[in-house]
Amino acid sequence: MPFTIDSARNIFPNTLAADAVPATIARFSQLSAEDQLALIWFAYLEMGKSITIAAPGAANMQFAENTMNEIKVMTPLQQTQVMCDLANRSDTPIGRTYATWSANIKLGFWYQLGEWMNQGLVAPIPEGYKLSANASAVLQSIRDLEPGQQITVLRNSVVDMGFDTSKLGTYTRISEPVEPPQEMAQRTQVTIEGVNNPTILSYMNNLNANDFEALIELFAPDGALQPPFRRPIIGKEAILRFFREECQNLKLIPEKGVSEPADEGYTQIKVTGKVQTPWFGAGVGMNIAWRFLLNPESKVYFVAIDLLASPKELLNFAR
Ligand code: 45D
Repeated sequence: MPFTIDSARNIFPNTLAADAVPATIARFSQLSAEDQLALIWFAYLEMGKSITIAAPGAANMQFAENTMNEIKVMTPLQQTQVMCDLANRSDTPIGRTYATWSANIKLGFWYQLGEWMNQGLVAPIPEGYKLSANASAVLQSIRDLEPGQQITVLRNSVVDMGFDTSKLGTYTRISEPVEPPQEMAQRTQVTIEGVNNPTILSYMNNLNANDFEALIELFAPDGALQPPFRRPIIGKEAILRFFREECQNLKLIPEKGVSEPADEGYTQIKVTGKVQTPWFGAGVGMNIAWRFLLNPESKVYFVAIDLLASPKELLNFAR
């Protein structure tokens, strides 16, 4: 075996990821719960002026509904306490329920709470709340990020809240239902300047069509997929679960790429382009690189998806 998952992670080492995102999250998580909530509120209000977030569908909201209704009838003080407990990752019944939810259900939950805060149905951030100096500095760093990085910071902060899943014991993961893949006749085909490898084109086209069954067959049995700022997900079963839980209705818009032989019949391919999330649609295009390593059978042994540091990185194919 010429490659291991660990060594594969280093293909195209000159790729510059948006390290400002994990750095900002690390600073954010040091703040008090009150500061965290107020900061997200202010960031969300400011972003809302230039980009609109799509309301989650009913299928997405049904799992959070009981918890939402529980919160709705609480006193304002209790509502504030629930939100602080989530930010503190406290061991509470709601914190435990929250921990079982997929990222999209967590986002839908906060989307609804934000709406209710706006309408005065849930305790707002107190009028005149003043952020600590540290929190103001973190808010300023978020302002300085590009939109694709801002929404990643928001998403990651939401995903990190609630009780620690590793302390939950066995539990059932709750995620939105998986819709059937797009009809063949409706599907669009990508083209990538510099890359015509059929595995890579099928990867993009199947993911765009939500055809996760076809997509997973492009992977080697011991293959791995590394999402932005995360550890690799290893093996077809785990990767398929990830696709079904977190990858519906993404839009991949690859633009350019390079392909070259690697050791012992492997092929390394780097593609750059944009990705849109259903939450923001065409309003936010994230600058993304895919770094693929295909095995001699042309199956995906490894792919890393990186959120790029800047648009300039879209043109960086140095190795
Ligand atoms: O605390 O090839 C309030 C993979 C205040 C798959 C609030 C991929 C209080 C393979 C405002 C109420 C997936 C890896 C909170 C490709 C408070 C592959 C609410 C990449 C929290 C390409 C805040 C996909 C709210 C990518 C409602 C890169 C915040 C996908 C909402 C990236 C934030 C998707 C939302 C991203 C953020 C989505 C909705 C970054 C969504 C971000």
